[in-house]
Amino acid sequence: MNYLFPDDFWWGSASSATQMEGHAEGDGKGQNIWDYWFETEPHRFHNGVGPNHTSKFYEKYKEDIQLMKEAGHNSFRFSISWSRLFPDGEGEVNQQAIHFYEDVINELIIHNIEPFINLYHFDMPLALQKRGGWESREVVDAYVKYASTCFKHFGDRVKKWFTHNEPIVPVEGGYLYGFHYPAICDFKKAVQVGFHTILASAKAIEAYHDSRQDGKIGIILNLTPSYPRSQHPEDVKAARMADLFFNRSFLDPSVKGKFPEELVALLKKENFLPEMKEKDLETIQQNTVDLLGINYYQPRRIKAKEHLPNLHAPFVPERYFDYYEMPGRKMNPYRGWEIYEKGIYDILMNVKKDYGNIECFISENGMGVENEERFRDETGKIIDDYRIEFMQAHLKWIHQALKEGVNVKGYHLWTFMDNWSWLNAYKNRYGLVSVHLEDQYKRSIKKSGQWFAQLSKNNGF
Ligand code: BGP
Repeated sequence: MNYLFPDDFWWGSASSATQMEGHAEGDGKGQNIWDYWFETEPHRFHNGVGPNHTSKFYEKYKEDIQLMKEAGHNSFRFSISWSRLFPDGEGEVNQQAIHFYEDVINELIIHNIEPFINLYHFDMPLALQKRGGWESREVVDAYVKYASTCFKHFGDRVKKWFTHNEPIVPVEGGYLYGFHYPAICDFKKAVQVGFHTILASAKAIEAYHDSRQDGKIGIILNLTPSYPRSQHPEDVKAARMADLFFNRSFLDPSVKGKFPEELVALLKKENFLPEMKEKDLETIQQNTVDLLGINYYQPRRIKAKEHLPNLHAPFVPERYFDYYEMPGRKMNPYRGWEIYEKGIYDILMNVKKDYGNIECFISENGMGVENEERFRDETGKIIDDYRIEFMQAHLKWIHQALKEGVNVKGYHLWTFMDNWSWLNAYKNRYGLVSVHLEDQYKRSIKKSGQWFAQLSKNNGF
């Protein structure tokens, strides 16, 4: 065994409600922005497949949890659908939703799989979006009530909580680059949405700590290292700006309780500072995370801008840097993203150096593959050696970080079973378990799922 991990290392995978539950309309669930967006603009979704067709975890969770056990899970992250729990985002709790999530939690625990619950994974209830979504202060209050309801009902059994998954993604998708609803480009609103998300996170952390439950609460961030094209000061500065916008904007307030000064100065200069109440910054400062989840897929390759930015175009962070395609970079041939395994080590070392070596884990890492059916063998199994190699190569770097003292506690793959992924729908498959869409959503474990079972059993490879 060359790469041995600690005995209590968390092995598992991550998922989200909208992406795997299905049953988007039944049992009292209200609509969220994805249900609504699909209903009104289905052409935006790959092959016209919407969130009403996700992997049917709602019906099949017992079978799925059994499979998780077979795939060596000792922990599993899922999210609660806010609009299932509160069909209107607030008000009456939907008791059927409480029963469903209780059953899932109990079933996981029976199988010795620790439930990790994330509260928000891109799925704003439609009723609240109509009132402005994260642009609105009222939504922050509604979110804290929703979070407190979850702590109250499930907190006796759930000891790992997360306030948000990748909170920057709804900011980018919804308010800058058009891949989440409401798909507008407005930097001022983007900043307000980002600020309210961070504030909501801090207030949920406060509510959790006030409830005196004995678990931990954190946030899950997609941390994407930004590498400059060269050591030329202009390239280095450009990469620093990308880091500031896309990593430190959420990482600093979540872990240090403070927004980066350079970012605040820039927002002030451009007249983009968000509206806030007097005590908000204090709330953020006093309620930092206990635990940090890190999602890592690919790095950012950055160079200095070659042309002066068009100051009349809508403001986007790319006013300060350009992307570039590094010659010779290794690509995932099946999904078009770069694969740079050492990136995971660089992030972890940075968290150790600049963020007090806070307890952390890899909460998502994974390899998307288009048309994965082509790798099914005659017995029906997907032979995904590429995914096994991908995990091994990343785990080697995590192991290195562990040896150098990083407080990293686990590795969760994205994702357990093939699932629906927003506008990409079922285009890219990521699971340890395949889902046969054409055959009643039948599940079958992939070669990587069997490998993962060995990995977790041996605590290494
Ligand atoms: C992450 C999200 C997931 C999932 C994944 C894969 O950023 O947290 O929700 O969608 O990306 O994305 P895609 O299917 O677009 O390749």
